[in-house]
Amino acid sequence: HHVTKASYSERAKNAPHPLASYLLRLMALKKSNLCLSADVSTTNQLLQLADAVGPSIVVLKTHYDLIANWDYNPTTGTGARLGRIARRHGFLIFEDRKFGDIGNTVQLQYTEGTAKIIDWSHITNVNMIPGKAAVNALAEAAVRWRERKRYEVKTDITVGTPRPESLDSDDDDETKTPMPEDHCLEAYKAASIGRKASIVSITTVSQHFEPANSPRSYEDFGDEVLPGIEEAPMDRGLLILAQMSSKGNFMTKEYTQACVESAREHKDFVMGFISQETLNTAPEDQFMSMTPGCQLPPDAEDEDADVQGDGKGQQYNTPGKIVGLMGSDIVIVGRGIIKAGDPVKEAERYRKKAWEAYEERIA
Ligand code: 5BU
Repeated sequence: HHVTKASYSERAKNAPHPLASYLLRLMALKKSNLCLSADVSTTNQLLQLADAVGPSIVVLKTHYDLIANWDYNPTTGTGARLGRIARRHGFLIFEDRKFGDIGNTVQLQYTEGTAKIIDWSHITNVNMIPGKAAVNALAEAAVRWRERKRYEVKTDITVGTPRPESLDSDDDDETKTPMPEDHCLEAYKAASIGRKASIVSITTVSQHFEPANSPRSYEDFGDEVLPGIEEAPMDRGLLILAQMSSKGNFMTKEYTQACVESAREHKDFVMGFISQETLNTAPEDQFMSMTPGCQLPPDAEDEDADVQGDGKGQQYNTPGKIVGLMGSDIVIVGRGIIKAGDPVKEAERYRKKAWEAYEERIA
């Protein structure tokens, strides 16, 4: 495999995926190739951790089903609040959902149901066991979602009942573009969630738009966005689960290679892999690799000592090995940071170590 010496900024210029390109720029700006695996158990713990560690990370990985009181409300719930913190600090949210079912089911799990993952998570991942159809289905869902987000629904809270007829108002303002029928229905549903809401206008916003359920204020943690942090593009990205960190996992070399081939068929949606090493082999491959199973020895004096597992099948490697030797781009760290006495300080220690490994690699 090709351990690249190209810098993150250089790679940002050529990345075929807008979100990968954004992420690579963010990495260069924040001097961070660290993803926090925020495996905590309540919404408050999650949001406080995200806000505290935000400056050190470029990705925050969630398992939303580990949060006992996940709030599903699309505007005031956990996902939306996390989104505000992410925007403020400049990091992407990655729901480690590991989809693994037939195409139709994964599509619904991604976009519907309780969590509506696609609405709050920039990145998610798929287990390729069911075959390529799952990737095709998720890609299709992402395209539809992107299309829908082009329409901004403005709602007017009035006294009275929803007025569906306002959808076909004869207001022929030039700036309004007719929406496809199913988008109208979606818009109407969104507007009428509040009992008394009715749609007053539907406007096409092509340049700078937000999802209808994305926060418009930063009531959680103040509203300043850090200098230099750009708005993330309104695109969704997928990581293919190509290699695992767990002992004795069943992912063979052939399996991993099949994952790479599937990724090459969806360069506009698949940003890269969850893997233990870079999987770029062909000269045109520009995928990113994110690697879980990362810890530093607890003793800062002996940072090159070996790290072991967790006694439950997890196997750890140091950031130096993962980024420097194996050529991965982002290290994913959970308990190494969250179980530390001072998680904020520990996140900085990991950020520095992983960044040094990157700098040595490209030198
Ligand atoms: P840890 O506390 O750093 O061991 O947490 C690792 C996280 O990464 C945890 O959320 C796992 O579910 C996740 N993970 C992993 O450890 N190994 C893998 O191969 C994959 C995900 Br895929």
